[in-house]
Amino acid sequence: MLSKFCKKRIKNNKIIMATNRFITLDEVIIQRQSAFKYAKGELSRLLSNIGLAAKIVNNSINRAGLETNILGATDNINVQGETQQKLDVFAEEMFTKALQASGMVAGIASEEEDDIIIFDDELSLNSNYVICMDPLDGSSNIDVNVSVGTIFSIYRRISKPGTKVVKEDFLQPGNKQVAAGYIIYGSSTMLVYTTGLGTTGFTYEPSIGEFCMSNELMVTPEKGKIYSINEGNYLKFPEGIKRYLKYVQEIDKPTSRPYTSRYIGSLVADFHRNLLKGGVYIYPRTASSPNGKIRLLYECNPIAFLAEQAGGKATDGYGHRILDIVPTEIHQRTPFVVGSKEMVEKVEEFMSEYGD
Ligand code: P6P
Repeated sequence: MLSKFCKKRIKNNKIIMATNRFITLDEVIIQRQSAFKYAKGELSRLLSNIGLAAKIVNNSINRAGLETNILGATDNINVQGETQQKLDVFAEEMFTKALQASGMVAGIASEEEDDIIIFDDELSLNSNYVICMDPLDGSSNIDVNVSVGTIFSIYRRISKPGTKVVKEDFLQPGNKQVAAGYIIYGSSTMLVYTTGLGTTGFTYEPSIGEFCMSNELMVTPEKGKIYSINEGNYLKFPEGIKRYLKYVQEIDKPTSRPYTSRYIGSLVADFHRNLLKGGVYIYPRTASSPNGKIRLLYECNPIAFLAEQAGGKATDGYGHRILDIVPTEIHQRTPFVVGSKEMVEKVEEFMSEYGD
């Protein structure tokens, strides 16, 4: 559901889809900070530091094949029960350092850490923001050169500045996010973010070492042809999802459908493609993952915020808006259906008729 701000800019044809010069991430953040309802400059600094960490991680990912010490797995199993890749650890270190150096962040909830990371230096203790992040989503794809991503979600802290952050600072519903975004390390590296004034995309320009605006206002098609789901789990899917798959795969004429399946096992890459082309990403609950697999705080909420700001939709498949779910645990999972509005609603129709 596009915000009034976006509709006005599109109507007044204020969208600069291509510019004759590079407009950098820092310039856009500063230009727009006047519309940001909190203290000027805080978010700018925070987002700029995220951009800096993204450049460092991007550099390592692009050369991973040449640096055997950064490819492959570590001996650790993270809180998710997944084997940590070396680049998972590296990415988390880079983003944690950059966020602490910003002096704007009091703590982090990371996919890679059991507990929250608390910053106790003077500047961070007195700051106003907390971050939920997946430092490197889809990292099992790195060794085979498939796109991966970093996902981040920014909240104002609830606890008093000057004190250490507590878990409750991170257990806020997604509708309280002040900003969210992802970096996709793909054929080109992009940073896509929102502060509630639309979803904007920046492409990394190596010749100047900057993220430059490439999509001022990203609007996702109301419907598309792409559905993204791991059909290897078919036998474990809810009946409603099985019926939806039958619907999109119907081949008898004239009702055959124009759909195509695209799934690469990297949420950021699957979501980014669907955002641009129109499509739906589905990770339902299954017999082995009764709450679904995708994590609410640092995967679903930021992606849902970006989707809605681009005119899309994000629910759990059972009619609950992702951004309204009140978290109870840091690593809480939820069934996840996100993308083009009409396609999400079609999945919901089958789930409501056929259920689990
Ligand atoms: P499966 C990566 O681990 C991730 O969290 C998402 O990026 C991706 O969409 C999903 O899990 C892949 O899960 O079970 O299909 O391999």
